[in-house]
Amino acid sequence: MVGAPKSLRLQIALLGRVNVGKSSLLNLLTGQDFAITSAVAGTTTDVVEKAQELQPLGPVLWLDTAGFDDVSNLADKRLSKTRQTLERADIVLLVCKGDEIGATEEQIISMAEERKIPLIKVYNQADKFEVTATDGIAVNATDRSMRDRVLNEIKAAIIKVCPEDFMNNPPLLGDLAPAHGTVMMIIPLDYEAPKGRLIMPQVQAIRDCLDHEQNILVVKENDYRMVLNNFKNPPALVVCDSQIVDRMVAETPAELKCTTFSILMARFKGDLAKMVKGAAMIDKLKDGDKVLIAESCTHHAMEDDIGRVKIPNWLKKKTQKNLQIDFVSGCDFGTNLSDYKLVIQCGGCTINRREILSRIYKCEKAGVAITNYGVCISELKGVLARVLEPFGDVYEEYAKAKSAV
Ligand SMILES: Nc1nc2c(ncn2[C@@H]2O[C@H](COP(=O)(O)OP(=O)(O)OP(=O)(O)O)[C@@H](O)[C@H]2O)c(=O)[nH]1
Ligand code: SF4
Ligand SMILES: [Mg+2]
Repeated sequence: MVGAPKSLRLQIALLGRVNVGKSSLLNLLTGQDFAITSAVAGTTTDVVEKAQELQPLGPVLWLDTAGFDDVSNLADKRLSKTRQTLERADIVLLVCKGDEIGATEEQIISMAEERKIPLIKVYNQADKFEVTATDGIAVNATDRSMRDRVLNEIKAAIIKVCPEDFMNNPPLLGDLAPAHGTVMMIIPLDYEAPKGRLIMPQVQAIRDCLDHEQNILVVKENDYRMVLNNFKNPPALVVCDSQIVDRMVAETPAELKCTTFSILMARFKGDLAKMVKGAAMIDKLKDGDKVLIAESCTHHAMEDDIGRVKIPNWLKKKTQKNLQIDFVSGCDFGTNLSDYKLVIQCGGCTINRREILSRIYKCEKAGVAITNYGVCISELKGVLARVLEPFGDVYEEYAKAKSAV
């Protein structure tokens, strides 16, 4: 679908006619007055580069360009500059005056298409011109109060079309223990465990440790304490299945770092900080609030299914509120997301990172908090702060979100 990446940074070009607000948009997205803007057409005369860490995507390079239009004397020169920019761009933001698509815009669209570069339409100056088209993002680039909304919508659009090579997953656990250190894993083999094998997060965690020269010690929950006591050098990290997280925390000395497979996966495959912020919302739920439990596949639910039975029961017990809990399974959330106060997303073993991030942005857009099974279970069992300790900045965010509740 898309061409190969041109560098380690995702390069995003802002293209469009002169004076439509490309530089103003760059300033809005970066939250800085970096690019010069003015009412005079042709203010930006060459490509202006601005690097930014755009979480959860990682490093990006914005390319603000000299606008071109097909009537100016400089049209040829500008066209060739635009071509050069397109040689390096991984994604194009086509900045338009309202939703006006004229000859210049058509030209940019076809140039991007020829090069198989994904293009996102940004309908700027939405405060001045009515935007009726729905295939782009309506923006007023001079209104800083819109920054969060615009940034989220643009990030969501980028995530949808971003070349696979840039959808880099954060580390699974390789960064949480030193090379040659030991990671201890507690894997209960209850009736839910598949016969004769381990589940993917466990296998992936073992492989990631080996990739990072870490040693692994795997135990079942009943022997955990005994093995720990017999250990000469304590493990650098203990990881367990979410279902026994309260037991692990009770049996783990305070100075040892511990977490769960689900939390490792929430970081690896999504955005742990956002899921944790969502979990902090549980304390705010009131009688009559609606909660949506979203399963990404139509698996055969067991008698005490984690999503269908256990989480709803724990949620009601913890909040002591009369909640309305709905379920959705498959590819979509449905259309009435904003009716909910909280979405609890499943582990998403059948979907990829791009899809989980898209779900997070859909929720943000609808003003709904989102968390996932693993993070939510630790919160409901009262041990989320403890199992977030290995993730310094996320831990801080959680503490902040909880104190604000
Ligand atoms: N009302 C309104 N004014 C805008 C908006 N975006 C930009 N402007 C104004 O439009 C003028 C042009 O904005 P720039 O950001 O310099 O536009 P540009 O596309 O970078 O222009 P060139 O570099 O000359 O091609 C400035 O006076 C901005 O303040 C908007 O969304 N609404
Ligand atoms: S965690 Fe996996 S099996 Fe369970 S509902 Fe989600 S996608 Fe399906
Ligand atoms: Mg400019």
